[in-house]
Amino acid sequence: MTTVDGVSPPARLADPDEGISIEELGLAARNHALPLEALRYDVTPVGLHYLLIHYDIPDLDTGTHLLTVDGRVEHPLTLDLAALRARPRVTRRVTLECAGNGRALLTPRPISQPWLSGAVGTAEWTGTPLAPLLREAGLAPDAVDVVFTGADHGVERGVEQDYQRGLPVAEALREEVLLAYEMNGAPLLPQHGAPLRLVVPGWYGMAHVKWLTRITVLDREFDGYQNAVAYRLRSSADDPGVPVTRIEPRALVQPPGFPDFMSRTRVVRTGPCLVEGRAWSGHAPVTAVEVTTDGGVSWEAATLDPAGPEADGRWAWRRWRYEWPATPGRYVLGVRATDASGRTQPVEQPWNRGGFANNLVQRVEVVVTGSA
Ligand SMILES: Nc1nc2c(c(=O)[nH]1)N[C@H]1C(S)=C(S)[C@@H](COP(=O)(O)O)O[C@H]1N2
Ligand SMILES: [Mo]
Repeated sequence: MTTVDGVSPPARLADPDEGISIEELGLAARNHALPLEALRYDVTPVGLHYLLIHYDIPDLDTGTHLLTVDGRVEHPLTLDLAALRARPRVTRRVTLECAGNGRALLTPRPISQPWLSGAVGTAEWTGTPLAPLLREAGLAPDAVDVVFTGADHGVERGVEQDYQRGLPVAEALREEVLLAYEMNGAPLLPQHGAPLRLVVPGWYGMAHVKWLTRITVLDREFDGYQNAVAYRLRSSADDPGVPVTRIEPRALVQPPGFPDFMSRTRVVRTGPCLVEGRAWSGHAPVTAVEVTTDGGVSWEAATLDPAGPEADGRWAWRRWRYEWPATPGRYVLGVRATDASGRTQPVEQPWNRGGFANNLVQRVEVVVTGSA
């Protein structure tokens, strides 16, 4: 493990009155969110999809890029993009959400990429399934984890590293997992992992390794930084915690009416108001969505649109709608998704040291004006 001294500030929580720093602003400007009005699209236009890039976007050439499969396999493989494109081709609609979504709304606030609630997007990912490739390489019977290495390189908390994530073999062998080279029908853009990335439907974003160069099968659990240190749910700095894995259920409101420039408070006119948005979960299909217009005191059932065809429906968000008879006043709108595993969204913040998996119910401030 190579360490670099003097560049990484220690992990910490913001003081009670501490604002967002220049460093956090820098991260937020590089890594943009989905503008919430873009919840209107079933498939997020590529430029509106959120972005999260730990280091720099690497400079890769699609024509010469190679993917190596090695480690605990019988036949190590090296493939170029033409060889990957010649393999079976599959398109899946998948909702991706950053594990840090909602972090900046926590109290105390973990200092890192300061997401509000828009670190989510849905794309049609096209590529070739990973499992047949692993089987052709011949997984050793003692295989435990599969490590995916990206071409990007940086320092985190003093540890110099390539971006790497390990996935348990059983997850890597799920038929839905893709080596993707297209997003929404066009070659991947540089910021989304061109020319090749991993897509692990149902898992938080950190598992979907971009700029993929190497797949290495290990006979033990991967103990690299992004698995052993970074993406863990810890209650305190010395708690070893548990790994961040699948996406917790969440629904978001596509904010109704029109916004105030600075506060983003919504202005809605008196009368019937269609409140709509999206709901998703990486654990199990969403089964119910409820809306509140009084900040969580009372809840009403929303109508869920039918899920799409199986290949599309399971891993992508679903639209929901609710008819709200808006009368003059101030309101706090929110929405809560429940999935078939029984998981639902909390009304108290689910706090952990890294600010991960915060699926606290959203708060959308609305002023309904008297004039029609
Ligand atoms: N190589 C590499 N892969 C990566 C990352 C990264 O920084 N480097 N960020 C991860 C994180 S934390 C997220 S949330 C998703 C974001 O994917 P997107 O930018 O295409 O939305 O990519 C993941 N894959
Ligand atoms: Mo992320």
